[in-house]
Amino acid sequence: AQDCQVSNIAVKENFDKYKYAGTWYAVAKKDPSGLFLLDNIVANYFVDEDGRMTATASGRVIVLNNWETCANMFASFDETSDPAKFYLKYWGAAAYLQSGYDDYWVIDTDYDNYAVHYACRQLDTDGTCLDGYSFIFSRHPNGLRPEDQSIVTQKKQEICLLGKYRRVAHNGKRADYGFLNK
Ligand code: DAO
Repeated sequence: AQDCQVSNIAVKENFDKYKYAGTWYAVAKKDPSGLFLLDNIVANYFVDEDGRMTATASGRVIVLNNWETCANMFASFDETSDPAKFYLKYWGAAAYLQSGYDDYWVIDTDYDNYAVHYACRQLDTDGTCLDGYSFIFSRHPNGLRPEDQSIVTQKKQEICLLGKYRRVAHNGKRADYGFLNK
């Protein structure tokens, strides 16, 4: 039976940040409370010469009580004893954007097509997650390949978030992310 304890959630075995690097499109998202990234969410991951994973991300966001804008975000990842569990430090190119320090767990990925991300921000007293968020990423802006959908559905179930996602649109309403190619 599924207990939904955050400490029992399985992550990707032998996660390889080098194979994970590159561009990922968020195609679905389970929002946390205090939702930030709305849609057109694209993340670019890098591993620097010291082996540290970093990222740039852009997306349409809500800031300052319902003002929508496009955000350019930066992130660096602190490693833990589990190669698939990081701490994500993130901040915005502009001061009015969110910043934070969250879990960043890679639940599953095949590196070439799909990735399932998970972050619990607040544990409940029973060890389940009170406030968390999750991205489903695809290497393809138009969504997951049909052959990846059943595995992703199974992973959503395993992290107790099945049915809690919304689709993330990619319709060109993007931040100016020419900087991602530099
Ligand atoms: O959208 O409500 C939210 C939470 C998202 C916080 C993370 C923003 C920056 C992420 C950078 C790399 C990963 C996509």
